[in-house]
Amino acid sequence: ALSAEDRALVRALWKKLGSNVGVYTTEALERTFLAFPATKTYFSHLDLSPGSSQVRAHGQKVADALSLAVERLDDLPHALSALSRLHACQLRVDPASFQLLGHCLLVTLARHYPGDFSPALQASLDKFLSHVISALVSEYR
Ligand code: ZNH
Repeated sequence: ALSAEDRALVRALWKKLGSNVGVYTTEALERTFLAFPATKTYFSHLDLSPGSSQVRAHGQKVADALSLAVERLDDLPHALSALSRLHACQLRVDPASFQLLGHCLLVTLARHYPGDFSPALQASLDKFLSHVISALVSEYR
């Protein structure tokens, strides 16, 4: 589980990100598509070219889900259950690809907040993302 310190670090970083969560989530998506091209297969109906407004719109939706998760750290499986069902039943996203996006989000945040990115923050963010991912795959069977 996330310790009180993990929660405090994640909440403080999110506060600092402010209205830019969508910007960084979009960068993380673009990095995921470049570094792990197989992830693009789920988005064949979208324009994935650099700077695409469709990727930006999708990035904002994912960002809003992450911000909701930060608000509901005590209740993640419940907060994300509908989203988990969507990914499991309708979108059929391979659970392994969640890790790839999580990894790219860490890299993106480390790049934009080098001064904040202590080993302790990395560890707490990594735990937070693992919790989000396990909530998102909880409806898979
Ligand atoms: Zn996902 C969608 C979230 C991951 C794929 N997503 C989505 C949405 C959201 C999300 C919020 C929207 C929904 C509605 O609209 O209702 N995701 C998310 C998160 C995560 C994710 C939070 C993590 C962390 N996804 C993911 C991955 C993948 C995906 C990894 C693959 C690779 N999604 C997806 C798709 C979709 C989504 C395909 C649909 C899109 C469109 O628009 O069509």
